[in-house]
Parts: sequence; C-alpha cells; structure tokens
Amino acid sequence: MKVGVAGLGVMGRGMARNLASAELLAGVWNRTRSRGQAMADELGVPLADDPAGLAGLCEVVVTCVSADDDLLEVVEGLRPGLDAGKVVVDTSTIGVDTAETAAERLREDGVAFLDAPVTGGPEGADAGTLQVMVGGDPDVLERIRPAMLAIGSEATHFGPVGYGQRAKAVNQVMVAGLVQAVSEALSFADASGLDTERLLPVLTGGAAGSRLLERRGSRMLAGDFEPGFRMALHHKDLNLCRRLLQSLDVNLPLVEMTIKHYERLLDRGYGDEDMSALYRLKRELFENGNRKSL
Ligand code: NA7
Repeated sequence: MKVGVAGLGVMGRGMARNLASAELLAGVWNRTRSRGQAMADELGVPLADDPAGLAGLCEVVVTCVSADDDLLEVVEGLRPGLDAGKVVVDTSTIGVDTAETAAERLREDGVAFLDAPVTGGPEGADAGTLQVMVGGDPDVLERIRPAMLAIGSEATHFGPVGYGQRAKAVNQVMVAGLVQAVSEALSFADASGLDTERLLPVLTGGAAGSRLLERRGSRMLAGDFEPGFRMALHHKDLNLCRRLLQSLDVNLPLVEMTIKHYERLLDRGYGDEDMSALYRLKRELFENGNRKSL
C-alpha cells in the first residue's frame, strides 16, 4: 500500500515518520514548501509540488491540516490526482458537517473518505501510539488498517462519516476538564507555599493522576507553555463541541467556561502557546484575590 501525507505540522510529521518506518510512505506535501522539503529529505521520499501531485503518487492520502476550510481546500486540490478506488483519510479535528461535505465531494469521483481524528498529542504522533477514531465505510477501514496501525496503536470504527469526529468531540470535552483541573489545582498548590516538586509525584501516583498532569504538570509550574497542543486548536475544537451540543439543545458548563477562559488568553496573544497556558489565568486569580471570577 502506498500512502502519502498532506500537512506536515506537529502531528503530521510524526505520522509521516511512522508511515516511513512501516515502509508505507510514498510521498509528502506541505503548503509551506520548506517544511515539506525538510521531511522529504529526512525520510527519502518525493515532495509533491501540489496536493494533486501527491494523490498521483499513492493509493491512500492521509491529511492532517488545521481546520474545516483548510481540509476542504486540500480535498479540492487532491481531486485532480485521485482515481476511483483511492482513499482519503482525514486525521484533522473538524466539524461533522465538513467531514460529510468532503465525503460527498470525493464520492462523486469514486473516492472513499474516512474521518479519522486522533488523540494522544504530539508525543503519541511521534511514538506511533495515537488512538484513531474512525467514521466511514468499515470495509475501507479494514483495507487501509495497516496504515492506521503505523500511526496509532488502535483504530476504532464508530459509524458512518462524522462519527470519528463525534468521538473526538467527547475526548476534547474531557481534555478541557483535565486542563481546568490540573491548572487550577497546581496554582492553588503553588500559592499555598507547598513544595510542588514533592507534591507532583504524589498527585501523579494517586487518585488525581493523569497523563496530562504527568506530561504538563511540572512545565506548567515552571511557566513553560511551549506547544504541545496549541490553545487556539483546543479552542477551535471546543467550538466544534459546542455546535454538536447545540444540535442536542444543551450547553455544557465545562465547554462554555473553557471557551471563555481561552478567549481571554487568545485576546492577549497566547493562542500559539500550549493549552496548559490556562495556568496563567489561574495564577492571576491568586495574585488578584478575586473571589468572583470564573
Ligand atoms: P499545526 O502544527 O498547526 O500544523 C497544521 C498543518 O496544516 C501545517 O502543515 C499547515 O501547513 C497545514 N495547513 C493549514 N492550513 C492549510 C491550508 N489551508 N492548506 C494546506 N495546508 C494547510 O497543527 P497540528 O499538526 O498540531 O494539528 C493538525 C490537526 O490535528 C488539527 O486539526 C488539530 O486540531 C489536530 P503550513 O506548514 O502552515 O503551510
């Protein structure tokens, strides 16, 4: 199976490396050419001039771009190079409606589309241990499963196109809760004068332990908010969750509160920092002694 990757950002680069290790990678493409060239040189595969060129090199195209409009733009770019029977697998986090639109457009060309957002972050992308949440034709997933198992530990089918994104939305609500809990509790710990170096392994080893605490706790306390997972992307994801929730006529407090908090930080120019920069707001609560602020 020949696989191409379009979109070599933080997540796409890890996927491309793992597909290359599995000897499945036939080529790459990236909008900013210098980034694409660096990966092509590192992995010894061709760099396509445009998405259609990449589609011509492979049977399966894995896309990993920022947001909804970006995916639709890349899909249109791929179409001239896609023949019937080829597969586009989108690992970006986008809206259910956008995934359906992409699938419809590709269906006109006899091309299958799977929505396959991932969880596990840049560390999971680098290690090839992502969890892949898939919507679309289950037979197509079985056909391309070796490619999914090169980028992840597991690829789980949830239903028709859009159901991968629904599963991802649930994941992103849970991540909001974790980042809220960890940033708030650690700012409390710091303000209480506790030795946080002693405290962190205790928290990690007990009932409050989580991967987020393990990976981000000490960096949060040190004020190191290098991404990671950019806050602007999690903000985008929570707005997608909000849209799905509105179709159920529900506002979830965690989603609403986290969007509000992120917006305060985005307005101050912190959108390109890791989502753990939420800690900035929590620290300010203690500095300002504000009992009302949520
Ligand atoms: P990054 O590191 O911000 O990378 C985004 C990638 O998407 C990067 O390669 C971009 O190319 C590419 N991109 C963005 N917009 C476009 C358009 N319009 N056309 C083509 N390529 C585009 O994000 P992550 O890798 O962390 O995340 C990717 C997705 O996974 C996202 O949905 C997350 O929520 C989950 P560039 O190099 O800027 O030219």
